[in-house]
Amino acid sequence: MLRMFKLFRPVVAGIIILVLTVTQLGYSFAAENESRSEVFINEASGVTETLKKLNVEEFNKYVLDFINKNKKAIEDSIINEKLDRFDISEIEFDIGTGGISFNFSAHYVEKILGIPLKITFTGKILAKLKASADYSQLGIQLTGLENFKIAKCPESVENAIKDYLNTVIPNVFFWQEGETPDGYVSCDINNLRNVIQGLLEKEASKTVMDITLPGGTVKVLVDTVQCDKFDIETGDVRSKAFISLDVNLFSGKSAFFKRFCSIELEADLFIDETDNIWLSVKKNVFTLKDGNEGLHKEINGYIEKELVKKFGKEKLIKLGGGIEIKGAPASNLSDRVKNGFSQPSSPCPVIQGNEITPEQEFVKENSLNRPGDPIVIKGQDISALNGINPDELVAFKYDGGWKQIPVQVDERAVVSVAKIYNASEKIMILFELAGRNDVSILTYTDRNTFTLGDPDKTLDSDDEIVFMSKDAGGMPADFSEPAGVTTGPAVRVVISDPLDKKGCGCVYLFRQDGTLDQSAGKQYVKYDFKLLSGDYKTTYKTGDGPNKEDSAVTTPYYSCHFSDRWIKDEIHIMKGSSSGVDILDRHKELFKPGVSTRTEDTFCEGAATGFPAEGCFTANISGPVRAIRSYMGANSGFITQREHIFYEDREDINTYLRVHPISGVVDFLDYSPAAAGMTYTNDLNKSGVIIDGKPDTLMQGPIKWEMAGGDQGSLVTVHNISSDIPGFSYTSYYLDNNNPQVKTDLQFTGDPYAYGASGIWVDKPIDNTDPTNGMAYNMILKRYMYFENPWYSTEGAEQYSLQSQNPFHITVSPYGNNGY
Ligand SMILES: [Ca+2]
Ligand SMILES: [Ca+2]
Ligand SMILES: [Ca+2]
Ligand SMILES: [Ca+2]
Repeated sequence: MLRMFKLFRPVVAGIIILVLTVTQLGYSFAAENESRSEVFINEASGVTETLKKLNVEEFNKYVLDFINKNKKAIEDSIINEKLDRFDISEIEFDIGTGGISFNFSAHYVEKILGIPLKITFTGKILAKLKASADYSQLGIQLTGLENFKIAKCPESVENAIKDYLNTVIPNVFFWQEGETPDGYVSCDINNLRNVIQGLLEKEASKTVMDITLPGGTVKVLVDTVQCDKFDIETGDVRSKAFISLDVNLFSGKSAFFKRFCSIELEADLFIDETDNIWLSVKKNVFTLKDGNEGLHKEINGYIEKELVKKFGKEKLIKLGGGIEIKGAPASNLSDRVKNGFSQPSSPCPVIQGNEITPEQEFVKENSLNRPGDPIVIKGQDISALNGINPDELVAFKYDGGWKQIPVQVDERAVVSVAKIYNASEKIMILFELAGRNDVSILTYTDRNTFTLGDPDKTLDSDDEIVFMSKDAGGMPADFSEPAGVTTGPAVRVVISDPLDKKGCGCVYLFRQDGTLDQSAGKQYVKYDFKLLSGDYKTTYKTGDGPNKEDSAVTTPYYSCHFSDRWIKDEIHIMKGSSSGVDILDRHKELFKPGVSTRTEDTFCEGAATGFPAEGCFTANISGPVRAIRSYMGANSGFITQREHIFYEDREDINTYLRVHPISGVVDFLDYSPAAAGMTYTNDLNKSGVIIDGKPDTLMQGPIKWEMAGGDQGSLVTVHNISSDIPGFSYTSYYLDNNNPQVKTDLQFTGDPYAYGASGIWVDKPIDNTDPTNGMAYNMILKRYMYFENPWYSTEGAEQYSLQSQNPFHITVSPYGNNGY
């Protein structure tokens, strides 16, 4: 039997996985002088040097060696007593399929009538590269015959040769160690990927990471691993592991998020000198899914931070074995955070009982002289009327007879900010895990937002009742009741002006019998909240702005416009002979002049990295007496809240700062070019400067009021800024420049000009004011904006400032026939 072998020459070798996994093969790579000390995927430990990156050339060489060593096995499989030469001339190996083919030429010797007859024939034999199931052995299986060509010979001989080959070929299956293993797999590239995946899975299934985060612990469990890519040319692996989080919060809650997140891994495969596999991770991205991106960044940030702490930056993650990472314990939270926090109470101090000053013993008529000011009292101030349907409350004045006046009940409740954001339970658990706490605020309720209606549907203690001081009257000389009210308890409200001892008035509150309309047919303010996307609850993007609006507030004396939550971009004054032009470019917000990182635009355009929300509305109310526009979310200050309360000729803006430490705040109105010609004054600069786009010099300081007045009308702003931050102070801001050049004058939003841009500036760092984030200070910016006649006097502005510091005194007593 002649044995002839030609060189097996794999075109592309790719038995990478065999080498990856199998120490039994005894194969070692030549050193590549690259030493890595990464964590490895294999169980074998202590091997941290002379790691070699896998590549095709190395494996070509390996496959070549393997096949050469096994020539004889192939030869022995084919040759028999008649087939005395079998010459393999060419071999091809396709790594894509694991297919091998080789051409052969052979001699067949047959005796015909005693005469030896030599017959030559050629052909191609197809084969497959195989591996044992545990990849400890390589094998080759012959699978078929092609291109059979034979020299001229009797048909019976040709058939005999063909029959022989077709019989023997499928049974040629030889293995590196001789014995056929119990199981074997094909060595095609898809299989190699499967094998890589198998390795990852095997190791990943053992992976449990216990990580302590600020609000609790998470056990990170690997569910499945998929190998997205295995590049045999480069040894690059891209894999994704799907992970569950087993969460145990320090507060006692627990949750299990099945396949809630993933680790995407980009890695190189390495092998060491004893054939252990190493996974050198180049990129490791931990991603939480199915929820709020910003919050996930925060959690991801914590986990990555812990991983970096454990392994060092740019180092590798061990997929096998436990990772024990201990974080800091939960921070101690202030009582305020634990117990929630509330906003300040209504502006009018209320006295219960008949404590009437001598001047007010009998009020003949309304002598109050603050027509634009509302009277705001709380349900608790008129407890006799608590429990009625809010719509049943009606107000009357006595002015020679009973006259109904408009009254409005704005129901309030303590509501969690998570609820107002409509945050899912999952989000809130992650939020807590990040060491943050939901808090509750006392807010106006609105069933058209996620704040929803007041859980107490009756007139209850924290609901607000509002009517206008101009609608007050006097007292009746004898007990009487207006038509349309029930005979039940009623309340008399006496209003007096601490700045004007003779100024007083009376309003009577009754429960109506169903025949009256609380508005008394009046509507002092019209607020049209118009969200361009449609219905608030179904279309508002609380996680990712902008949320464009075309919302407007209109009264007989002024109107204003909003194009997004924080973007107020029009003010028209119609009072008296005011021209009614739009004097506002923007109501603007900055950290400090010349710093563009935060503006009213960014407040509307998305959450800051690491925070769970973009923004939301708490309430939009348009009632007969006033309108309320209340919203939250200013980048990372996601529960920073602004309330606009619109009265007939006054707008109050309350801004509750709730944010991590920041460098400062500038809150100001930048007027439009149409404001040119107005005069700007404030309590420190009463002689004023002209708003004309040309720079002015003003004294800076903690202004109490400011005013822009001219033919366009007058806008008086009274500031009331409060904070419990030790040493808190603020100053003023002013810029009139229609060609801003220096950095601190640059305009980032609105038009390119600064026209009389003016407001208040907290010009020093502000410590944490976010109660969701531990110990927090208060900071509340209040503006009372009065829309006035053209060229309103500084004395008038000064008076508004005084009035805001001296709210009405309210005395409430039961009204009945036995002592009113
Ligand atoms: Ca309530
Ligand atoms: Ca209520
Ligand atoms: Ca000027
Ligand atoms: Ca401007």
